[in-house]
Amino acid sequence: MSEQSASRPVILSCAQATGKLHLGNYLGAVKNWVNLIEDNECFFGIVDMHAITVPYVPAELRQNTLDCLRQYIACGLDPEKCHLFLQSHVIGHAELAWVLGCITPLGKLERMTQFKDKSRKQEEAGSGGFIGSGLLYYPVLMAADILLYNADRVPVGEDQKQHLELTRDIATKFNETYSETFKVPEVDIPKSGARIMSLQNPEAKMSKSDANQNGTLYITDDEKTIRKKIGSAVTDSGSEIRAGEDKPGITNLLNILSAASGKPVDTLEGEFAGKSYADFKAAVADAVVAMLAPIREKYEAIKDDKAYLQGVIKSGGDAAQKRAYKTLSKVMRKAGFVERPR
Ligand code: AQP
Repeated sequence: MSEQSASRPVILSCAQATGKLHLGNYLGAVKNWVNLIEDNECFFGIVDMHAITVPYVPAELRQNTLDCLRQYIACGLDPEKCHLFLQSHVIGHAELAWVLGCITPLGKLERMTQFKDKSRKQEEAGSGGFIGSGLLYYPVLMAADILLYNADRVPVGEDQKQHLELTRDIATKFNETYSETFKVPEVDIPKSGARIMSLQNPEAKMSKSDANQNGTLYITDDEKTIRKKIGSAVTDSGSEIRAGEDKPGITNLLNILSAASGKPVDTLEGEFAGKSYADFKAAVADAVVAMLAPIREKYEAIKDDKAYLQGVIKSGGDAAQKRAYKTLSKVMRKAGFVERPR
């Protein structure tokens, strides 16, 4: 991408390379990122180092990482207009995480909802009591991902709110302990689509690692699969199409349709008054199919272009490294480390 004005606000956000991107990742995060690339200096990372905090297969990680890159581009993250990089290519994420970890209270990490959820899931999956300490440390690495770029804003889904609050606390603590260094980043959660739930269990968020894969709609799913997954989505008792705590399944589908169509939920409730669940589901499927069709088309067009994809991660990684070094050297000096002679 061309050299950008340094004065534009800096945006940073990332996704884990733990599997294909799903509708929640798209509506809660990536769709929002695309709207930011014209007017901001944007860094969008694929956080492969986060992906190893749970049991994984190295060959799959490599595939998922490159596939996530293809999906970023297919969603509209034009590498001419933003920096797409791999976390493991940039020196500084792990180094900064170490420094930040040393000022982060252990108790706060132990209280993180994601740590508790993922530890429980690992136990249930038969980890035999083993939980890697990387999982506990995950939010510190995430704080480093953000603060390394001195980002002004971080657009994420609602599930990341707690981690972002911790990032803000860590930035403030570092500034108070050493001296003003980090911007305390603003958290940017979209008005609609911020929390998309599983189609099979609308009490749980849609997730790449959901054991019931029918609950997760992937952005590269074909039309038939999308219609099948939405058609078999769990609904609620009664026949009314309205949002409410007693209607988690319908609420989720209304939120999906709202985010896909841009229409507020109450407008949709009016439009579907008196209609059947089947008609409503068909309309949700139509909207999702229409929204994802161009993404799948673009994905197919670029997926085998290795040279292009390599070029994107090379230039994105170079730009990310340049910005990361500036912060990292400042942090190392302030933390009291002796500068390496040149
Ligand atoms: N269900 C969701 N609804 C709205 N936004 C979501 N995000 C994730 N799930 C939803 C947002 O997507 C961005 C990238 O997420 P991620 O890949 O970093 O992490 P994740 O939260 O761990 O995603 P998964 O799908 O739940 O993965 P696994 O199963 O591996 O844990 C973030 O901005 C996130 O808020």
